[in-house]
Amino acid sequence: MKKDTICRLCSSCCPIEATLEGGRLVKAERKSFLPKKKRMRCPKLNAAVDIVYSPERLITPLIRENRKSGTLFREASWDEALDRVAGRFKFFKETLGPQSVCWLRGMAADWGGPWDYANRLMNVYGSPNSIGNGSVCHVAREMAHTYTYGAMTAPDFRQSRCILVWGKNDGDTNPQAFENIIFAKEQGAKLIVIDPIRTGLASMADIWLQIKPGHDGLLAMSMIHEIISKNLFDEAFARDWTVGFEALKDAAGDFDAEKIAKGIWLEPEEIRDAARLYATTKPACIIDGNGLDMQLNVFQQTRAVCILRGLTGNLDKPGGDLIPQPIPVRNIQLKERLPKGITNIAQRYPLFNTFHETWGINVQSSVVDAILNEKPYPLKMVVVQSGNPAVTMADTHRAVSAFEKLDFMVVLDLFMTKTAQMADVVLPACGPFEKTQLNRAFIRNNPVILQNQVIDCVGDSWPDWKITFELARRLGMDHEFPWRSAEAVINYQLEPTGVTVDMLREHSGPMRVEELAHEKYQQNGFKTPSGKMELYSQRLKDGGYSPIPDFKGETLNPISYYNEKEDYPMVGISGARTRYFTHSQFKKIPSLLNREKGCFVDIHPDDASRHEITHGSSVRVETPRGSVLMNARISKVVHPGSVRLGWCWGDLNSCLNLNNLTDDDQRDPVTGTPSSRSFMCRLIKELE
Ligand SMILES: Nc1nc2c(c(=O)[nH]1)N[C@H]1C(S)=C(S)[C@@H](COP(=O)(O)OP(=O)(O)OC[C@H]3O[C@@H](n4cnc5c(=O)[nH]c(N)nc54)[C@H](O)[C@@H]3O)O[C@H]1N2
Ligand SMILES: Nc1nc2c(c(=O)[nH]1)N[C@H]1C(S)=C(S)[C@@H](COP(=O)(O)OP(=O)(O)OC[C@H]3O[C@@H](n4cnc5c(=O)[nH]c(N)nc54)[C@H](O)[C@@H]3O)O[C@H]1N2
Ligand code: SF4
Ligand SMILES: [Mo]
Repeated sequence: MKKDTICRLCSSCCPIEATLEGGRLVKAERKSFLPKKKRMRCPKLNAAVDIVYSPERLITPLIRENRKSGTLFREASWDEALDRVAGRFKFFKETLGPQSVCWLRGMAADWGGPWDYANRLMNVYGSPNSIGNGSVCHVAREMAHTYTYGAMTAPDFRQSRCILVWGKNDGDTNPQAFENIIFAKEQGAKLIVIDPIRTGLASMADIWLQIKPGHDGLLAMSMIHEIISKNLFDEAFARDWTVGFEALKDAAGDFDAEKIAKGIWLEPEEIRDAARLYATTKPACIIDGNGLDMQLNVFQQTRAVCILRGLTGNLDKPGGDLIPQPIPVRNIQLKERLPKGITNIAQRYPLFNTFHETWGINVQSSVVDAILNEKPYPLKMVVVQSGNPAVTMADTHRAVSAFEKLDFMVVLDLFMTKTAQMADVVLPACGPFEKTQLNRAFIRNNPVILQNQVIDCVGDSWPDWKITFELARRLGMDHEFPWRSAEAVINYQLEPTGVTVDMLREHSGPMRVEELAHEKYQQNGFKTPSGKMELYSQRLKDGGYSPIPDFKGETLNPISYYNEKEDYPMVGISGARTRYFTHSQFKKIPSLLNREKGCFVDIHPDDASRHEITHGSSVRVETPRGSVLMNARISKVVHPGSVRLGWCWGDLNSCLNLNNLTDDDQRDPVTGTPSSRSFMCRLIKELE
């Protein structure tokens, strides 16, 4: 039997077809607009059966009595485990107040349904501290898009004549986007890639700018200068639809290619060529990625990239950058139920907390701050849902010492991770094929996509929605959580749109609620305070930040430990998400582990010979925070003076944990983002 659903083994959310035999998953395949033989295959999906039925799966709740004195976990019933958790919720509410409890989510359970339900529970409970990890992922960029033209754009690849890929590696991270780019390229589209690494896309690009890590804002401003000074911009759009053109033009004047190129490892002519090709080929789109995230000026540098889209007249045009079409999904978070006067723990970043109606608070590092510093008040209990922060958060030692300090910790996960090992109660969640939920950003956007349950939950694991709802009932929230199935709550959420779960199932695949429309701003303006694209943002100025991305009031040296570069002369790049794993996940799945040859540090031959390092040597990489030990891979994919380190092997082996190296002290002033992506470091060859 075949069933359609969405894969959520990573955040790409590919539509897939699952094959079942006797109720068991036996195969899963990506669907695509391309004929079968041209489709990208995904090794994680190919290993879906091994992942779903892995003997390592958690299949029953686990409790331990006294974490601090090292008692072991024992199996427990759901009743006992949930009663225990609810008991602690009640205890902290009565003693220190509900704000001392925090719900921290990672990337895996989706930003859609599961996050709305957790927010609803926490709001009714009375704690403003439901914290997402968006400060290190796309939400920081989304804020920059939103402050510039009201929403985050999506590239209309297939109709585009020029695609600018900015810090994104879709060949390994997003097969749907990659297929679209390849398709457009086959139709003759030009490709520009901005990446410090020679990725698959970089090697097939018409222009590849091998930028110095963390310096994208300077490059974007330099391209803006080139485009304005050579009159390559869309004059009518700039006149009618922007605010602050003259201020931007002045600011961009400081970034002439001649002046900045060398400092960012480029030639002036390369910058001019890229600006010219992008601005003169119509329509063009830009896809920005996680290469811009986790940088100390992620917000302003992304704003500079966003400005390019409007200046060149590509916003919301076919083949350009499309503004989403929100649909009237019911907001069920019940934020109005929060008691007045209790502030959240992320007050240092007020604009980031409020820029979006439902994203909520996303400064992940604030959780660690509040536990360690007990400011603005102590946090005593954390529920971690679908994340492994003990290895994925910046400065692992700091993060782990915070979790160790907690009075009570609960983890909802499929596997016994490093984070789960620190918990008092571990609740076994089920995976993406075992539950129905509204998918990701599409929860509020056109088209709507349903992730559809195709198999039963493994063992006694439960879907995240059910765990949340049952906990809520134990907290006396029967009235707020009346639903007994995923279908019931999703129908309630979607009611104002007229779409139902049955319709989504019938339709199978992304379902459009409204016809695709372009240049919608012509009718309604942009969703910014001025109704225009804000090159200059009064909101930012009023908040105490640079109103234009001139980088004067922001971090100019965006790489951690830059002041210590005498001792740490190399630029370290957190990198290489490989196609075999999602962050810390699947490292215990033998079929995937056998295909990936391990965790490497990529070193340019020039640097390798200076350090007398050869291929396969064991190399210690050090920063002021700590060190990792990885095998050298001598490779020209990196620029001399930089190394790329294998990402997220820390759950398997702490010596490989990249976040031993990263820093959480310095952060983007707007979004609270640490620079886990780029940092100064040094290499030491280990004696054999
Ligand atoms: N296989 C797999 N797929 C995944 C994931 C996974 O773990 N594994 N994770 C999912 C998640 S949560 C996310 S957020 C996405 C991320 O997916 P992408 O946005 O593609 O992110 P990355 O592959 O981390 O990095 C993108 C590119 O940025 C480059 N880069 C690094 N530093 C800089 C810089 O300073 N400037 C520029 N311009 N580029 C830079 C890197 O070399 C890399 O090629 O992938 C999702 N998909
Ligand atoms: N230095 C550095 N730091 C980084 C990054 C980097 O590139 N470099 N990347 C950053 C980015 S973009 C991100 S998104 C974060 C990712 O950080 P995390 O969100 O911590 O990512 P994962 O390691 O994938 O952890 C997800 C956990 O959720 C579990 N899980 C999977 N599906 C479900 C589910 O349906 N329900 C529940 N309850 N659990 C589930 C998995 O087993 C896994 O343990 O890391 C960030 N940190
Ligand atoms: S890229 Fe692979 S793992 Fe990620 S959603 Fe698509 S099929 Fe699933
Ligand atoms: Mo992410």
